[in-house]
Parts: sequence; structure tokens; C-alpha cells
Amino acid sequence: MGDRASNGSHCKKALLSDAGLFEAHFEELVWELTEQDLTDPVLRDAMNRLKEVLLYNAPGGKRNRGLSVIGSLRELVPPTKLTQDTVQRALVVGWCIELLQAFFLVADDIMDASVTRRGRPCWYKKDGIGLDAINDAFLLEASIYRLLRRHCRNQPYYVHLLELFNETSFQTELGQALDLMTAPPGHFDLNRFTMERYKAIVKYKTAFYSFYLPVAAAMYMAGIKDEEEHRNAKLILLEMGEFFQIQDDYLDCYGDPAVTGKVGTDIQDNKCSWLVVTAMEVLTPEQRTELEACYGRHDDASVEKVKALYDILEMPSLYRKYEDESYQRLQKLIACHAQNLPHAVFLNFAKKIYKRKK
Ligand code: GPP
Ligand code: MG
Ligand code: MG
Ligand code: MG
Repeated sequence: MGDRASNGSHCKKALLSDAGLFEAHFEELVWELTEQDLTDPVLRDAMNRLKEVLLYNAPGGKRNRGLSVIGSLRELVPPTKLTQDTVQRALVVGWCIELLQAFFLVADDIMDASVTRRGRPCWYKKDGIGLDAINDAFLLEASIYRLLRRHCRNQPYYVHLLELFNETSFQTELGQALDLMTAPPGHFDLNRFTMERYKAIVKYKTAFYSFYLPVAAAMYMAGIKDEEEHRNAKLILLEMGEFFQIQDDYLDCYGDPAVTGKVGTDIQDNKCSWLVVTAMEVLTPEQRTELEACYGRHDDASVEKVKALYDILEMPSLYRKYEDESYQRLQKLIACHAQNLPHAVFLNFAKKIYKRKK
């Protein structure tokens, strides 16, 4: 922790909730990463760039991932055993997950040709940024390991965290590879869009890093290394992660961009989305021909035709049915597999995502 950490802001922080503490911590981490780290004066411009990248891309999200590290840790460790230092470290690890997310999103928006993110232009869309954003994404990723080293190097769980972040990044990148190769531009064969393929994509591209990672990090911090415990937690969290991406796919078409902060691109991008995969299961042969003629095209008329078809197929009601079933499945998984772990770890997370609009 930098010198600034323990100065005047301390009293104010005592009154803050975890969410408030978490936000308040960000400025300090930016300062550590850009002013305290690598002070070679020849790097000044690069450090200023990193600062700009951090300030634009890390804030503004829902913070579910980052906050659930401290949230889960509070369920796993009795309050009397949770020291101030451990709380601080959980906030840092939470920010590392938000940085991982920022790294993925900067890159994903380039790959998906997206326009807005969190209600603002995507980073690569800003004047003068363009594909230099690729290097900015690398900087965000590297920042994770600078922070982990600085704050957790002497902790018994340090290597577990390093392996966890590495493994999870690899899984997400494999998922992104499947996502991209299942959406080849200009290929309009709908046969690729199977539920089996869909589940593989979302498990890897979203569920590991968004759900298993934050809880597993808290488990390691609490000293829980047992593989069986991790397997059980993963089973529940991957189910939640799959549903979270189904919501993301639904909101891509049916969400309000003023609320989600992003304009959907899945139809234009030829994506293997839950909507198209589910549509495939209920289409008539004529509707299938129409979908094949319009999906993956960039012109507004084609996109509107796909949306009209989704409406005819009553996708919103199929989605709500799926949401209810998924919630029931999750309750059962928690009852069966969370024997040694407090159910609140999972229920708190579930409460934040079911019925979400952004
Ligand atoms: C969400 O897909 C998945 C990610 C953001 C992971 C990206 C992984 C990389 C290795 C870059 P999405 O494209 O549906 O998300 P969004 O709708 O937010 O663009
Ligand atoms: Mg994507
Ligand atoms: Mg995207
Ligand atoms: Mg999406």
C-alpha cells in the first residue's frame, strides 16, 4: 500500500460500505500503478498513457465481479478473523478482476466491431486511439500482475492466485476463439448454431472469469484449497455464468442501450447467440430460409427482419421461461453441492444477476 493509503482518507473510509470502499480504492491503485511503479523518467509518457487507459476503461461497470471477492470473503471468514489488511487485499484482488474484465472488453469491442460500452464510445473508437488499443489491452492485463505482486506476494495463497488468473485468462481466450470461429463473416450456414456449441462458448468465454474466478479467489484467500470444494463451487458458478451470458445475449437484442450502455451487434456479427440457437429449435422451414437470408448481414432492413422473426417466435417469453427454470436449477445445485460452503456466497451473487436489465 502506498503512503497515501494510510493518510487522511482513513476516517472517511471507516464509514463506507464495501461498494464505497471499493470505489474509493481505485484512485490509489491508479497512483500506485502509474506513479509509484517504474519511476524511470523516460517512461513518463507511457505511464501517462497507462493512467488514461485505466481511468477510461476500468470504471463505469456494475462491479459484480470485483465486489464479490470481498463479499464472498466476508461469508467465508468470521468477522473477528477478518483483519483490515485482508479486507484491503480483497479489494485489490477485486480490482484485479475488474482490470481483467477491462482488458477483455477493450479487445472484445475491437473484435466485435462494437460502438459503445458503458454508455460511452468504445476505447478503440476514440479519436487517435484505433488499433493502438490492442497494446492498451496488454497494459491492463499486465497491471493485474503488478498489483498482485505488490499486495499479495508474501501471502500463502499468492501462487494459487497467480495460477487462477492465468488459467482463467486462458479459458476465456479459448472461449473467445470458439465465439469468433463460430461467427465467420460472410458465411450464412445456420447449422453451426447448436445448443452444444453455444454452451461450450459461454462456459469458456464468460462463466469462468465472471463467476468462478472471484469466488475461487476469495476461497484461496480464506485458505480453502481443497479440490473437491473448488469443484463444487465451480459447478454452481458455471451454471450461473451460463445464465448470465444468456441474459447478455437477450439484452443485446431486447435491452435498452440507455440502460445497458451498449448497442447490440450480435445479429450483424453472425454470432452464436442464445436467441438464434433457441430460434433454430422452434423455426418452421420457411422461417429458417428467411433467417438464413438475413442473419449476419449489416444492413438495417436485414437486422430488423431478424428481430421481427424473434418477436413472432416470442423470444421474450421463451427467455422468461428459461430464466425461471435456470433459477430453479441453481437452487437445486446450491442445495446439493454447497455442503461445506455458505449458501450466501452463491445466493448473493444470484440475487444480483437474476432479472437484471443491464
Ligand atoms: C462476452 O462476450 C465475453 C467477453 C467480453 C470475453 C472476451 C474475451 C477475450 C479474450 C477478449 P460479448 O461479446 O457478448 O460481450 P459484450 O456483449 O459485452 O460485448
Ligand atoms: Mg464478443
Ligand atoms: Mg462483444
Ligand atoms: Mg454480448
